[in-house]
Amino acid sequence: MASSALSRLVNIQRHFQIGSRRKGGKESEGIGMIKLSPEVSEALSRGRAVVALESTIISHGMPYPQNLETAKEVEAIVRENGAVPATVAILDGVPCVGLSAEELERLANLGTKSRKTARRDIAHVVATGGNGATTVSATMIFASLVGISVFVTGGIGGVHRHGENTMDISSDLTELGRTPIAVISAGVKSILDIPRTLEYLETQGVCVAAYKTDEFPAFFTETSGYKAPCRIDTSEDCARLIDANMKLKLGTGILIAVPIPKEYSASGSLIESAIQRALKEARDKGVTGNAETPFLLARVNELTGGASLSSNIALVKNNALVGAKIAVSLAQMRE
Ligand code: PSU
Ligand code: MN
Repeated sequence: MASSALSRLVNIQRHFQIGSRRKGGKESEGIGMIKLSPEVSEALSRGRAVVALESTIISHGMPYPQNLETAKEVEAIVRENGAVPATVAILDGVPCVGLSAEELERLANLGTKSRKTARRDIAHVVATGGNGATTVSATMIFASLVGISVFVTGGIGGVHRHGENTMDISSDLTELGRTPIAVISAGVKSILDIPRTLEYLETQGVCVAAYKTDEFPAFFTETSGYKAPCRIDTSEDCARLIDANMKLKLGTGILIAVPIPKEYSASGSLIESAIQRALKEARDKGVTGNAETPFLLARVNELTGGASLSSNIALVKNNALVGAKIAVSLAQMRE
């Protein structure tokens, strides 16, 4: 890399305060580098409920045009339940919190041509003026920087199976250990190592709560066979948890795991056998690293004749409903 490009990259890392907890900074640094949509900006300044949404699920998690339809429907659900949606992505090198209809469409069309952007990728995408679809880790960073406390997604990354050898552990887990925002998800997929993921989250000091259940859910299924460290039964109690975490300045994230709605959970065992087959194919083809999750999602969808995609869409919408209610409770609590 040319030295001027390298120094720009280093500057961007510094401006984002990545790796440090420095407060303040000039307009052109840190928060000043983030573009807020007018709607999100106004909602935040008035203390209204805001729900952050990630964009890798749009670009790499679902095919076009279902990705665009789902993204729009999820935003609509958030609005119907009294909160403002804030989809996060990097467009032409600019981190955006809150996308216009055109921007959302552009991202959905770009699909896997956009860069799957986790924490480690942010500086490079910004420095090169690229288009980045943010994963859970990168979305947490931008949402938290602008003061959003609730973030809805489908599923988070975790410790991959055989992660004890490959060390493939999603940066979503370390981000949860260092960035104070509540992530609402349907748990983690059984393509991952669920018990090791829970162990890792404990090490990172992350509060993990299952919503209206004792068990940690496994994305396509309501149950995983593993107990969640704590259980919460109402959106008000979730808001209290987030409030306590913020007031105490623990600095860590919260994972609220919401099981997939019952009517979609039924196809779980069918999906599970497709997952086993897709995992074997990924191993045979040598698909690893950050390409593994998108490969498995697409292949499982093919093998189940679209059942996994319908379940995926249903659980994301359900998470949006729960997340919006939590954000509204939290905003009321802070009035
Ligand atoms: N799980 C899903 N759908 C997704 C992802 C995970 O069911 O789209 C995405 C999320 O953006 C998550 C990322 O943050 O994959 C994790 O990727 P990795 O395992 O490479 O860290
Ligand atoms: Mn990985």
